[in-house]
Amino acid sequence: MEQLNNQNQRDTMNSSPKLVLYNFSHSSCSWRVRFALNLKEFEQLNPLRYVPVLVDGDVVVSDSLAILLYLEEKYPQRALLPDDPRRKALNLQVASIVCSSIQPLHMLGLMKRIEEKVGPEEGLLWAQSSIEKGFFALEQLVKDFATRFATGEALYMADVFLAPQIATVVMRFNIDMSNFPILSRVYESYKTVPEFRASSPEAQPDAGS
Ligand SMILES: N[C@@H](CCC(=O)N[C@@H](CS)C(=O)NCC(=O)O)C(=O)O
Repeated sequence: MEQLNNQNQRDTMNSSPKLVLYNFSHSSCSWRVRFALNLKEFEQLNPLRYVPVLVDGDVVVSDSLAILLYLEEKYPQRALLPDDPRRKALNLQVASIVCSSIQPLHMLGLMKRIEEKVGPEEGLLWAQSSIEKGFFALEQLVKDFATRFATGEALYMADVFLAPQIATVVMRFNIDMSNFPILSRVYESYKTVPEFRASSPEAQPDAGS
């Protein structure tokens, strides 16, 4: 009973008065109110209701590319964009291709709709063909720059977008990576990077839940 009368304070994002919920963690009646509060809070953070959303004090940024650009400006140490304009543009191009021309075409909500309409097999073929089209373009784009990582010897924003994208499509969409030798090579490099391993799904507290 230690959490009886536990107060849950939430600052609503539009500076309306604080909501205070008197609740008990094991009470199912309190749980449904907490559940609704969380949904409403998330709706306020990102009306699109997609993750990720970053809250940094009173700054709320959603959409991974916008979040990374915000972090780059706010925390300039360990730059994720190189100074050289050509390499910088290349990094932004890779990031943009991943988050606007590859990932949205196989996001969960869309795949569910497609599979309902045409069945799981056609859905998988659709996802595979759009991923492969994007990956062929990425191979071409980085071929004169990639060494250990996608745009050279240092890890930059292109790698931050590529690494989870490659991992996801290998796991979820059975993509044959032998068609993409450069992306395969840099992916092997990502696996040796401690920060990549620490950010992987398996290393997160809610893994498996
Ligand atoms: N362009 C957004 C896309 C966000 C997005 O698609 N998020 C996915 C998870 S990776 C999501 O929330 N999907 C929910 C759905 O498909 O309904 C970004 O890069 O952050």
